[in-house]
Amino acid sequence: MTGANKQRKSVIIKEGVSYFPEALTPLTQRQLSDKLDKILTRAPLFKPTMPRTGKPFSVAMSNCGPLGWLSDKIGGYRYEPNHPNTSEPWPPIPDILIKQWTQLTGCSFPPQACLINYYNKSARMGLHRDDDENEPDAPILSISLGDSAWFRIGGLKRKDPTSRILLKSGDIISMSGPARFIYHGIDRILPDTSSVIKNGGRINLTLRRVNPI
Ligand code: MD3
Ligand code: FE
Repeated sequence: MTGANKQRKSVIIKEGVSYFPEALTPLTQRQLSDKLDKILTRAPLFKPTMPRTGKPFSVAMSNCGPLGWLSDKIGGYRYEPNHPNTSEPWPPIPDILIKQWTQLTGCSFPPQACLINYYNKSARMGLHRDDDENEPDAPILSISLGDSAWFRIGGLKRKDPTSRILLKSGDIISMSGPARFIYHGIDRILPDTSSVIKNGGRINLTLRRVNPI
């Protein structure tokens, strides 16, 4: 089969949430990992801190694209066009990612932000909703690289029942419609389950639109 007509496996996890296991081939995963090394040289990982308390996240972050998500004690959660430490614009979003966005979401507008989350073996992300964007009708696309992770997914209310999915390197999840506001988080990383990231750990890339279409 040629690359022009690949059929992709997808699983609907719930209305508006699709899971694409092994969406990226091992070769594409390595190419993306190399590209991220270069991006993170220009836009180094930083530790965001919680609004008001200033407590650091266990996840280290950076961004690519016109806008990047960040958080600090004073300013809180927000999108900015520049890196908080270098003040440089974020590097562009790699073509590999734009292609996945277009193919899997069908959205005709390009993503405006690509958050790069780096998890070491003890990092986690508590149950939360993504609520800092001003375009509720745009999809969100999440790409996992490196070590596997237990992803927790709930409903629109914090107390709704949750379930978990093991996200592996090369897996992609898309969210659209009301589902973009469901609660989700990362329970834990399974250390040393992949060699795609050079020094180990897990990278999640989240592509989003931030401003109204
Ligand atoms: C389900 N990141 O950065 S990505 C985040 O793996 C975030 O780093 C996690 O949650 C990670 O905000 C999960 C998968 C994901 C992203 C956004 C969602 C799942 C989602 C929005 C709505 C529902
Ligand atoms: Fe999130």
